[in-house]
Amino acid sequence: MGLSPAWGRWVVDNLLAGARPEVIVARLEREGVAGPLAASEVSTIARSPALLVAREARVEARRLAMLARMQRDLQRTAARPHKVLRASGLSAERFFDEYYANNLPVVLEGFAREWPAVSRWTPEYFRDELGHHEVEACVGRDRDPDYDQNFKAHTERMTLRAFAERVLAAGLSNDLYLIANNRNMQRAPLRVLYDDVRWEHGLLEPDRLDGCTALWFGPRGTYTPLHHDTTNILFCQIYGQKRLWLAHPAEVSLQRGARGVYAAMDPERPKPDDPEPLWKQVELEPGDALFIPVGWWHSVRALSVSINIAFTNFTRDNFFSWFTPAAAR
Ligand SMILES: O=C(O)CCC(=O)C(=O)O
Repeated sequence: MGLSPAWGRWVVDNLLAGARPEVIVARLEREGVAGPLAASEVSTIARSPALLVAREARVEARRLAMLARMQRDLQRTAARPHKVLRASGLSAERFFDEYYANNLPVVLEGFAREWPAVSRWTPEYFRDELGHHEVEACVGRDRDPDYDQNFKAHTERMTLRAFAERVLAAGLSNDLYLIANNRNMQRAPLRVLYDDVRWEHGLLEPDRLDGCTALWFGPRGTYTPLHHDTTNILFCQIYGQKRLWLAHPAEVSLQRGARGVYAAMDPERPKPDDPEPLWKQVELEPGDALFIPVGWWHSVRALSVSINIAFTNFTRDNFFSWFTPAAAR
């Protein structure tokens, strides 16, 4: 009989860490493994092609971890590391060169202030003027801890009037929310909302809207758990206020226990053993647009009834091949 899987793994770990085979054999003997068996097992593992592959993968992982650590440490040298940068009146060229190309979040203050959307879109406007249209919305989220991942199970069709009335009556609630995954902007009736958006800033491509825009509408208290997206996003606050927590993609401690793009921790309620990345916090007012760069972790809390429109149709490349751990198995 050979070594148990647990001891086999222990041998691999130690060989990769650089321990000498004879030291490993000696320890196995002390643990009760017969000398000849320990020697032959360690020698087989040490000469196996699998160990060579593991050694190369480990070197590569360490190089990448080193780069991530460097990025992390650099973040902490900023004068105000917990603040998201703010800018107003930025040209498209400066936005793309200084923020987009550098994967840096920024609040574009007053970016949408002059859009008709900001003076027009309210829960009452949605109820009274667009209320006859059908939408998909998430409801019953409170009974499911994974409400965001499981959005399909909570999706219901109703009129926008019915949904807006529920929002207005809800007070503080995370139970109902019209989210990006409900894909309401892909439905013909709500496309009238595009008439209330302005495009001349040059950041976004007005001819490429399908699948590239999202409407968010919900009561005070909605919460989107910590996750990252696989594209860059321009997140525009049209009505109400929201607070976001953001962390740099190089905060690799957040990958521990992550499921897909969702992190295992909640920045609003950290537990003692949770990672401690460098958090940036930002609050958005109507007319502000937050650039959420690809890969940045973020969670989002509505501080009031809130309406947002978000865009991914930038006039620069916004496609990234994404590693999905589940698919790699
Ligand atoms: O507003 C929200 O609740 C979530 C927005 C968000 O996470 C996103 O657009 O990626």
